[in-house]
Amino acid sequence: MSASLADKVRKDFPILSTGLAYLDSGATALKPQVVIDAITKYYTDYPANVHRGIYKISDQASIEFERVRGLVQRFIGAEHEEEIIFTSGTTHGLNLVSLLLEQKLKKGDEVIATNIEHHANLIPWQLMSQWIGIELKFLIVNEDDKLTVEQLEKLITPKTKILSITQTSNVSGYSPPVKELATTAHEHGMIVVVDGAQSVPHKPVDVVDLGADFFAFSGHKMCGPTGVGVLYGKKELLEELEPVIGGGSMIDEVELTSATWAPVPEKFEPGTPNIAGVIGLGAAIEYLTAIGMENIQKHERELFNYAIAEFQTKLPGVTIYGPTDMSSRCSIISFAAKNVHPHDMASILDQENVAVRAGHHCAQPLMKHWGVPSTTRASLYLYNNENDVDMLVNGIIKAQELFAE
Ligand code: 7TS
Repeated sequence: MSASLADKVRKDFPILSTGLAYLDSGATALKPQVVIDAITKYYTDYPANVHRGIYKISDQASIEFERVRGLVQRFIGAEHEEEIIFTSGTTHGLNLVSLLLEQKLKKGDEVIATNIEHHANLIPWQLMSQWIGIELKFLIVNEDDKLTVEQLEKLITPKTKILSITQTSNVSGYSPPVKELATTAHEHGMIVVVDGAQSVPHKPVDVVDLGADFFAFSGHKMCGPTGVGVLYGKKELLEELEPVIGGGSMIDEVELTSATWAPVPEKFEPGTPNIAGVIGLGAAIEYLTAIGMENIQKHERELFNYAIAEFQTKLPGVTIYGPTDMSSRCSIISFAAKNVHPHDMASILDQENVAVRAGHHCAQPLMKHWGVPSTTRASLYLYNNENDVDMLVNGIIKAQELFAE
């Protein structure tokens, strides 16, 4: 088992020296020192705005900022740098997509999402439905909590225009067959939007191979800072679409009552961006790339398998939610222990220095499908090791003993 990967990287994350078993990377990842340093360096050495100055530190800020666009492009396999739009995170990216795609929708058109989506990939479409009368349809997980191409084929009609789907569930760690679903959607002339918040941090992603027309993710779940994210969009689509948020930096010529737009991606990046955030994201990408996304994926797979085996042998009173086919999921375990409320479980684990999340995980429709108000969730990342899993399992046993009837 490549415990050695975690052992090698743990020293890079200052907070791990406290002995904390951090199992909440699904909410946000820890930040390595190199990311913290890159942000501090920007604010200390060249804290200027981008794309305007003709003095040295502004030039440096612009160069560092734009360099990250290239890093992101290569990291997710995009064909062009202009396809990378900086956002404040996945939520911003998915809202921006729905606002942009309003231009391609009319009353009665259909958008297909799924019942495993984070609210960030649900509410924007609900709003669009209220505003312009589109119809929302849903792929509902089957008896093994999975989604299939057959389900999608049954839902598509000539009015179906968009498929919007997560690449990995933040509740169960399940990855639906997005590539196959995208192929089917494209055969019907649909646009495919993918929520990559929980996939990009954990495995190699190639947006072209995946078949995503739009792809959104957050910096903070991949060792980068909060408040920065990326929306990838296919160049032809971005060039065709009109901007929906206006201001400085996104224009070419402005008259009092009209304006022309800057080329993509500036057209979609009005105002002063999160410069420190983008530079920190660049440092995070360089950090993850140096370790290797394949290595991170392999480490998480091994640790996940270890955790599942430990749950199955040592925690008989504990239910794990999501697909029983563990090969279709990774890194995230949502669970409930008999007689222990998920929030009590999280509090007791906290006393044991184990950080997990309890709640509905911003995925209430999936909770309702399972008939539970909440779960406790442990989520793994590159810096977690078997000791973290052992602390979790021992903490769960302690909670079960406390609440035993
Ligand atoms: N999509 C998925 C699949 C997510 O897991 C999250 C955040 C988002 C979208 C929104 O990302 P944001 O960066 O804009 O907030 N998920 C979680 C979580 O599981 N616990 O806290 C945040």
